[in-house]
Amino acid sequence: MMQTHNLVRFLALSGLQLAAAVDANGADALAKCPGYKASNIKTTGHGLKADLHLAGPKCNAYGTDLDDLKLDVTVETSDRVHVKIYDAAEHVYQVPESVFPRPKPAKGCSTNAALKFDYTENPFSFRILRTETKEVLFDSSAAGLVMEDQYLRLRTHLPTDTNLYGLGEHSDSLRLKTTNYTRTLWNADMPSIPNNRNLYGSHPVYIEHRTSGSHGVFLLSSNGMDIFIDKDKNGQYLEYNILGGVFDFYFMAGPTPIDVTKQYAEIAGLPVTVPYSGLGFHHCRWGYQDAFAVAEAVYNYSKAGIPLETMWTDIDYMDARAIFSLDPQRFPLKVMRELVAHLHANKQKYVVMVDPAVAAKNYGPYNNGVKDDIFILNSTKQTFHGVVWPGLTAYPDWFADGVQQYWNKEFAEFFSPESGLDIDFLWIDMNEPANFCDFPCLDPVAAAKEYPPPAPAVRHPPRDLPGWPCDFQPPGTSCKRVLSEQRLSPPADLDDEAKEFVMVSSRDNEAESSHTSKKWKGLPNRELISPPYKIHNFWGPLPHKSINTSLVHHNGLTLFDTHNLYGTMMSAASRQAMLARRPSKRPLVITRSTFAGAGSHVSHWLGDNDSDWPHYRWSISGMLQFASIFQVSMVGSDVCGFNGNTTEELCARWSSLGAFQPFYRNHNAEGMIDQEFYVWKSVTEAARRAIDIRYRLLDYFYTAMMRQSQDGTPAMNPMFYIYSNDKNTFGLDLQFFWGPSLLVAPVTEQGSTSVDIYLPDDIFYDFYTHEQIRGEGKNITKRDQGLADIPLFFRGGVIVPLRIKSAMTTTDLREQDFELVIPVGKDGTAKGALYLDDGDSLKPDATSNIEFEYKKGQLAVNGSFGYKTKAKIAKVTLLGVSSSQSGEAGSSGSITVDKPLTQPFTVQV
Ligand code: MIG
Repeated sequence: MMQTHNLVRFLALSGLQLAAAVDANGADALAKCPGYKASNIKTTGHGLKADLHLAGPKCNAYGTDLDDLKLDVTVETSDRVHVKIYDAAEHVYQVPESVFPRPKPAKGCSTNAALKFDYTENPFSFRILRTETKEVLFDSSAAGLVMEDQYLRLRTHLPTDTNLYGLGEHSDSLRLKTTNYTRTLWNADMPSIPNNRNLYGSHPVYIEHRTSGSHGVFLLSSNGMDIFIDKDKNGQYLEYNILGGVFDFYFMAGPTPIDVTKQYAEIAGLPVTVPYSGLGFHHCRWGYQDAFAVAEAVYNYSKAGIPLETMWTDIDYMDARAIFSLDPQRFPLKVMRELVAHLHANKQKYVVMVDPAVAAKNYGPYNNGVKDDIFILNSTKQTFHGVVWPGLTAYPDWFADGVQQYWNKEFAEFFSPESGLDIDFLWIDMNEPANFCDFPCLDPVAAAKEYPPPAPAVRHPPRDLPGWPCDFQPPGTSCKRVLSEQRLSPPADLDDEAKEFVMVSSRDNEAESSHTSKKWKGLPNRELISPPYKIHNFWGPLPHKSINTSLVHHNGLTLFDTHNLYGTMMSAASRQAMLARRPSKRPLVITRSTFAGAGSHVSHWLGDNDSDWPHYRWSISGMLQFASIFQVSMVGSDVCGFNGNTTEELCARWSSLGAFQPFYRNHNAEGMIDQEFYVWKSVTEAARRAIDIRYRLLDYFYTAMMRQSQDGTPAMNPMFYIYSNDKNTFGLDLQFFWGPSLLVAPVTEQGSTSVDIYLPDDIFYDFYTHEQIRGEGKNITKRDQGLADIPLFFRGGVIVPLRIKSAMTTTDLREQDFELVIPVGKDGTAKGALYLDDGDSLKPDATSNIEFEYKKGQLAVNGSFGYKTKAKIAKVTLLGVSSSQSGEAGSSGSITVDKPLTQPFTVQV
C-alpha cells in the first residue's frame, strides 16, 4: 500500500534532513552577523519610517546579507500595528495582493492605539508594548536581525512557558510546547498527519495568552520557515527562520482571545458563509467500486434511519483517475445523473473530488489547458509534468492569465446540471501540490508507469438496490432497467451570462503590477531547490513529494516563494468556478491545503488521519486551531478515521464527537474495513443520537457560524476563550464549546466509560437531564458513558434555540418549531440569538436577527424579523429558576407557547 511505502521513505529522509538542518558553518557564521542600524528615522501621522543598513561586515550565513532596507511602521487601527521590514528596491518577494489582499488601515486611530511601537537604533531592534500597562509583548532584541536573500531570522523574548496557540497546520497540542519545539511551515501531503511535522497548510499566526491579556502576531509570509520555540540562558524565545521574503508583521492587541480572533479576521478576511445544508451529516469513502455501491450506501443509511444529507464520491468515479471524466463502465454518465437526480429528489446532496493535476493525455481538459497556456511550464517553456493518480499530469498555474476562465469552463461542462454531474458542493485534494514522482523526478514518464492503478472490476453479481427506482437498478437485476433520458428538467436560471460570471471578491483584489516589473518578483540568482538553510521539512528536499520549487509561474514568481499558496489559490479559483455555475448559491468547497486567509474562500478537512485513539483526540485541537484561530470556520476530521481499520468502539465515539465539529463527515481510505455508521448496531445508535442532537441545535450553531462570517466571533471556542482568566483552562484541548453555550466533553480513552471534565467557576446544566451543576474550578467525573453517550452541558447565561424535533434532512428540519432553553446564569439572567435566512443564497434577501433576553421571570424577544418562516416558538424551558418563580430552588420548568417568529414579543416564564 501507498501509505506504508511512504512511511518508510519519510523516516529515511527526515533523518537526513534533521542532520542537514544543524549546519555547523551556517550556525558559526550566524554568530557573526552584524545586525542593522536605523537611520533617517521619521515619525509619520500613523507611525514611523526609517532606513536600515548593515551595522558591520556581511556574515552571509545562509545567503547574502541585504543592506538597503526600509522599516515601515503603521498603526492601522486602534488594535493593530503593522511592522514591515523590506528591501528598499522592493525586488524581494512579497505575497501578492491578489492572493492576500492587504487590510485597509482605519482613519485617525493612532491617538487611542492599544499597542505602542518602540525601538533601539543600533543595533536595531523593536518592541511592541501594551500602551496602557507598558507590558512588553514582543521584543526582537533576543537575537540580531538577519535579512539575507535566502534566509531571515528574527527572535523575540517571551515570558517563560507562556501560552502560545496557532502556527499550524499541526496535529500537536492546542497550547504549543515551549521547550525544544519546532513548527515548520511548508505545505505537504502528509499521510497519517504525524505530530511535530509540517502538514497540509501554513498559517504563520499565533495568539499569546497571558493572565494580563491576549495578543496576536501574524507574519505575512508564504516562504518555507521553521519557528523555534525554546529557552536558553537568556530565557524563553520564539524565533523565525525563513527561506526568503520580507518581515511583514501584524500585531493584534486583543485583549481577550476572542478579540484577537476577530482582529485577525480584519487582516486575513472573514470566513465564507456556509450553506445550512452543509452543516448536515456527510458520508464519504475512498474505494466505492461503482455507482451502485454508492447508491447502496445511501440506501442503507436511510434504512438504518440515519439522516444522510450529503453523499460523496472520491477519485473512484474518474475514468483512469483523470479529473473531469467519468469511468464509463463503473460510473457511467447516465447512471450518475440518475443517482444525483434521485438524491436531489430526496432532498439530499452530492459531492465529488477534484484534484488540481490534469492527466497529460489526449482529452479535453488537458488539450484545453495546453491551448489556453494555463499550465505551469518548465525551464524550456514546455508543460511541466509530474505524476499523480492518473499518471503523467500537468498542474494548472493559478497565476496564468485565463486560468480562471479555463477552470470555470471545465466546471461548467463537467458539472453541468443539464448534461453533466450536478454536484452541490465540492471537494479539492492534493493541492499542496502533491506529486508522486520522487525528487529529483528525472523521468516522470517512467515514474508514471504504476499509475493509474488498475480499476477494480465492476461488482458482481448484480444485486437489487431496494429503495431506488427500478430504472436505476444495476444491469441484470430482476427490475427492468430503463434509463430515462432526462429526469431533471434543465434549470432555467443558468443562462449564458451566468456561465461567464466571475465573482468579484468583496475585498479589493488589487491588480498585480505588470509582469515585466521586478516589484516583489523575488531576487535573481537564488538557490531555489536546495537553499543553504534547511527547514525541517519532513520530506527532506523542498520539492520532494511536491513539484520543483525552481519552476517559474506565468507572472514570473517562483514556486520556491509561492509553494504555500498553491492550495489556497486553487481554492479561490474553485469557489469562483462553483459560483460561475450557480451565481446565487453559497458554495461549499472543502480543501486540503490552505494558507492564511483561505477561510475567506473555502472550508477545510483535517486530511488523512489514522483510525486510532490519538488521532481521535488530536482531531479536537486540529479543529480548534482552524475554526477559532485561523478563521477557517468550517472544519472537521475524517470521522471514524481514515488510514487503517477503525473499531466499533472508536467509530461510535467518533460519530458522537464528530457531530460537534463544524464539518461532520465520515470518511475512510481504500482497502479498509467498511465504517458506514450502519455497519455496527452500537454505531448506528450513537450516530442517530448525535445527529438528532446536532440537528435540533443546528440553527443555534448556524447562527454562530453566520456571526463568525459577519464579524469574526468564533463559533467554536477553546475553553480559555470563554474563561480567559482561569489558568486551568489554558491547556485544555479535549473539551470545548460548540457555539457560545454548549460544552462538549467526550470520553477520550479506549475502553473507558468515564471522563474527567473541568468545570470553571460558573453555572452549567446537564444537556440531557437539565440538572444544574455548579462549576467550582475543578474536575467532575462523568461515569457510565455508554457508546452512544457524549457529555454535553449548557453554559449558564446563554439562551439556546432548538428545533423541537429533528428530521431526516435539513430541508425537513427547517419546518420544525423551536424550543427556547434558558439556562440562567450566575447573575440570574440569560441572553441568546437566532439568525434565520433561506440557508443557501449567497446574498439572502430576507434575514431575521432575533435576540432573546431573560431577566426576572420575563423573556423578551426582539430584533429584526425579515425572514418568513412557519416555524414558531412552541416551548420555553427555564433552567435553574429561582424560588420566586417555581417555589423550588434550582428546578426547571417548561411552558407551551405559540409565538410566530415574525415580530417582537415578551412572555412570563
Ligand atoms: O493520495 O483521493 O486526503 O481524503 O481519500 C491519496 C484519495 C489521495 C488523499 C485525501 C483522501 C482521499 C485520497 N487522497
